Formats: sequence, structure tokens, C-alpha cells
Amino acid sequence: VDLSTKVAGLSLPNLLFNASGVCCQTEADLKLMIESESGSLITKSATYEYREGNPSPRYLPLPSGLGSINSMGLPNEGYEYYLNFAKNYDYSSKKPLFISLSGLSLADNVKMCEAFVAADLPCVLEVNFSCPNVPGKPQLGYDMEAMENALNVLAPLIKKPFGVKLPPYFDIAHFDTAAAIFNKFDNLVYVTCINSVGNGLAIDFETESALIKPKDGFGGLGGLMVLNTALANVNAFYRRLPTKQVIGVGGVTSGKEVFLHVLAGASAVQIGTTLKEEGPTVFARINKELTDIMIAKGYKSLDEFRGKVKTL
Ligand code: RRO
Repeated sequence: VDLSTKVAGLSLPNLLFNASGVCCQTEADLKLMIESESGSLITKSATYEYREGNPSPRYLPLPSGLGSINSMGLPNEGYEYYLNFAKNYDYSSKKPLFISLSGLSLADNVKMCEAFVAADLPCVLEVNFSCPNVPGKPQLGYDMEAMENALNVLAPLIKKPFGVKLPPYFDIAHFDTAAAIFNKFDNLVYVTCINSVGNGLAIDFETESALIKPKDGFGGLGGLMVLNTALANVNAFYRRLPTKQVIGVGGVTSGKEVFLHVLAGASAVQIGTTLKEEGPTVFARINKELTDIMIAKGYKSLDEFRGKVKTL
């Protein structure tokens, strides 16, 4: 059974990697990703300057395997740290490197993209249009005009193939409008669906208190509870972006959910909450589970079932 895939023209030995934000802020985190059985890795979303992020507690798993809530607030080492990591990365290794950028303004995204373009590295840039947790900064992906304006500036500047990280959409009109925008940009070659489901509220029954401290307890939801929203977004964009690729993320706890993401149309699949809870050995486990599913179903490669979800 062959779990290999291609994203943005680069070959991945298997389709799994980390969701940006998990196990990827520091060089120590990224080393764990390199040593794991992931097929690739992506860095924590970078801002122009170092950020401490929101006060703790700012991430918690939710009871009974439902998922997680986070309001990290974009803690990161500043883009120069990730640029330096990208400059020193061993591109002869089998794992392609993705770099996530999440400027607090379009001007900051421009400055960061310019620096990466000047360095001319074989990593892939992914612009995050969907951080739900920075007070006073709405998710760009929910402002279609602002998103198109950002792409009008960034796509020609980046020139090479790049991707965007999207928030979940919940309305067919929004899938249509967003897809029509993305289809205007030839070098936007993939979309990653989905970021966390923004601004959920987790309350502890016993203490009657919010679980996390920032934003009165509001934070992005991830894990099993977002699986069906993730699958819908993957499939909606798979159907609407025939010349582009989709990276699926959301609700993966086992090989079964990875299989569903590929059926929905994912070319690669990222793991967030389950990676955070289980650690980087999750990749070996889930690669094995997916292999067993493919053997049982008689599939030899991902191409044989990618996007082939049946409808009634
Ligand atoms: O750092 C965060 O709070 C964060 C980011 Br940038 C993001 O894109 N998604 C998320 O759930 N948390």
C-alpha cells in the first residue's frame, strides 16, 4: 500500500503532518516532527515580531475525547526564527517544509513574504487567513473583500506555488464566493481546511467556570467535534477548485478519519488535537491504521479513492 502524495508539486512519503500550531513553535518541537513518521511538517504561524501570546490556561482538551479549545493568541518566535530554520533545513530529506505566516496586517504579511522570496528556498509558504484568537483582529477569511485584496497583493509577490489556511465556512454562498476568489490566482495551488471552529465556549460543570482564561473563555474548537465541519469544507473546496488541492485538517483521531478526509478530497491530512494529546508517535499509529483500512478495502493508493465520496 502506497500512502505517498504530492502537494504544491512536492512529494510527501505519506500524507500525514502536523496541524500548524501543534508541535512546531520551537526548533525542539520541529525536530520531533522531523524524527516522527510524518510525511511533512509545517511551522507555527509567524508574525513579524516575537509574540508571547495570550495568558494561560490557553489550551485544554475537552472531556470524553470531544476535542479541544484553544486561545493561544499567536505565540511564536517571530518570522526571522522560522526563516532561519528554513535556511538551515535539510531539503534532501524526504519531508517537504511548509512555513505558515500570519501577519497582524497586510503590510506585515508583505514584509515577511518578501523576506522569504528573497531567500529563494524550496519551502512552501502558507498564509493563515483564519486565526480566531487575537483580540481585535477578526479572521480575514470571513471578510471576502479583504481576503481578495490580500491575495491581489501577496500572490504576485510570492510568485511560486503557495497555499492559504482557511476558517471553516458554514454557508454554501460562502463556499461559492471564497472559491471564486481563489480561482482567480493561478499560483494559489492549495487551501488547507479547516482552522479551529472559532469562538466556542467551554464551561466546567463542577466549578461553573470557563476552562480557559483569554477572551472570557472563548476559543477555537478542534478535534472530533469538528470532524464533519472539516469534511464539508474539504469537499466543498475540492468540488469548487478543480485545478487546486485541498489539505484536510480537523477531527482526526485514527486512520478512519484520515480515510474520510481523503474520500472528501484531501491530498494530505494534518493532525492537531490528537498530536497535542498523544505526541508525535501518533503518525506511526495512524499510518498503520490507514494502511490496514486500505488493505481491507482493496485500495493500493490514495488516488484510487481521493474525492470519490458517493452521494445519494
Ligand atoms: O495561536 C492561536 O491562537 C491560533 C492560531 Br494563530 C490559529 O490559526 N488557530 C488557532 O486555533 N489558534
